Amino acid sequence: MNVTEAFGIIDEHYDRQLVVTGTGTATQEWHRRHGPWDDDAFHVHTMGLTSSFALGLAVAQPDRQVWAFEGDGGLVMNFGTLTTYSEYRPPNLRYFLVSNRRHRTIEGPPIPAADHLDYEQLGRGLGLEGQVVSFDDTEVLSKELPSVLADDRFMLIVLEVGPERPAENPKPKAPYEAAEIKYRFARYIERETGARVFGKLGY
Ligand SMILES: Cc1ncc(C[n+]2csc(CCOP(=O)(O)OP(=O)(O)O)c2C)c(N)n1
Ligand SMILES: [Mg+2]
Repeated sequence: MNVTEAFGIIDEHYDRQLVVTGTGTATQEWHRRHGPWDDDAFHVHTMGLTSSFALGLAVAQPDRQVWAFEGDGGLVMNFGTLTTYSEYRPPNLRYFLVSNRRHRTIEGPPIPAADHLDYEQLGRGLGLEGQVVSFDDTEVLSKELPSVLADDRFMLIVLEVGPERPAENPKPKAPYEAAEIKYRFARYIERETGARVFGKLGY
């Protein structure tokens, strides 16, 4: 299964979930499909922070399902996030891990422990038995994703996509700076949910 196939399958189930994408392949794959950089997804530039941002969003918006997509290089920069997930396990959060075992975007080196990481086993060690699921096959992902999305528990979904660069991978460039992405997404949340993100002055 390559990353483009995996995102294609997930995208079939997109129905206005709140989306957070981490820098790297995850962002490229999402925004290539949903561009030109819509307001309804937040892009986190800083590796490692997507999981934390998504957790806060899921806790603040318990009636909305939140989808987070992050690269494995990002996850290992903030590995403690897994213990926080185990503690809070928001049932409306689906955290998709793009596991290519390397820093693909920068043609970089393998991530630490690239040859050893077993996320399902790690999930058991975190008390998340059955809540960390791993897919490396498109047919199995297509078949099982609906029940993973419909589960009433927090789910961490590992996409084992292999190290190859996808054949079709144009890099969409954000037409805004990070600050504008923040304002656009937060105002989208305000419109969509009625929640107040900003203060009385509107920023
Ligand atoms: C804290 C931080 N350090 C460095 C970067 C620069 N950078 C952007 S993408 C990337 C590699 C990301 O690797 P991974 O999360 O595994 O995603 P992949 O490219 O493999 O999809 C790096 C180092 C960054 N955005 N944030
Ligand atoms: Mg990676």
